[in-house]
Amino acid sequence: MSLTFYAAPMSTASITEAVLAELGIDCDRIDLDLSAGDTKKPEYLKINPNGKVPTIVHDGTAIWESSAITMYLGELFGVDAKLYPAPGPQRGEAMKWIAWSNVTLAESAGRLFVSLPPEMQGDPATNATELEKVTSEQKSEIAMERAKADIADCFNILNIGLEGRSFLIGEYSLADTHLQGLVGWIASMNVDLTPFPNVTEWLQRCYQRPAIAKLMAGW
Ligand SMILES: N[C@@H](CCC(=O)N[C@@H](CS)C(=O)NCC(=O)O)C(=O)O
Repeated sequence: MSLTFYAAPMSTASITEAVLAELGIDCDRIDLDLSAGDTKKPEYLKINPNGKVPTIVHDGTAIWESSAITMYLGELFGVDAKLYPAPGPQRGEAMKWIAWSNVTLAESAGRLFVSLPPEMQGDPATNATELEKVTSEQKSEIAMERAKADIADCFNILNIGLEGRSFLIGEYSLADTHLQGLVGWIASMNVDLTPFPNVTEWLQRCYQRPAIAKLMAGW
């Protein structure tokens, strides 16, 4: 089997990096330089026409969108590893949280990110092309407050979802691996998690996973 992983440090690709680490999958990793426009080069656009990371190429087939990658790798390699449920209701629950991460939570998080002052946006190379297009409305105090309110609504949903559970679907799964990356990024944007104790405790449990702890130590 051949698996190539197109990545960039401290980007959405970190979610896929964590998924691959949990699964213990060996791959050829190619780091792209976002500031050099590597994701917009014709040869990369042939693999991922969105011009973004992550992408994986598995036995010749390109899969992009981190949520699709998590579910794809989960289906293929996660069931035997007890990190992804077999088809059925639990699989549905895992997919629900993975899709929600990228569609609902990431939408609010993206609005918060672009509203922040540059010194809080980390490496300016990450998301450089999106940041170029940001309007003054998107950068306003109002936009920031709206995004924070929407994130709080999402975290409330997550807090309720985690009530009485150690992890999203009971036992640890790649749904947790996926979502913890996004929640960690949101927390790094000075979003207070203390009103959501189940989320705070769950995040700490995720950070104690050996694969995640090892990755984070290297960042
Ligand atoms: N929805 C996509 C988002 C991917 C994304 O936004 N990637 C950013 C890095 S965090 C990127 O590659 N940006 C390239 C650029 O802006 O030039 C996913 O989940 O895979």
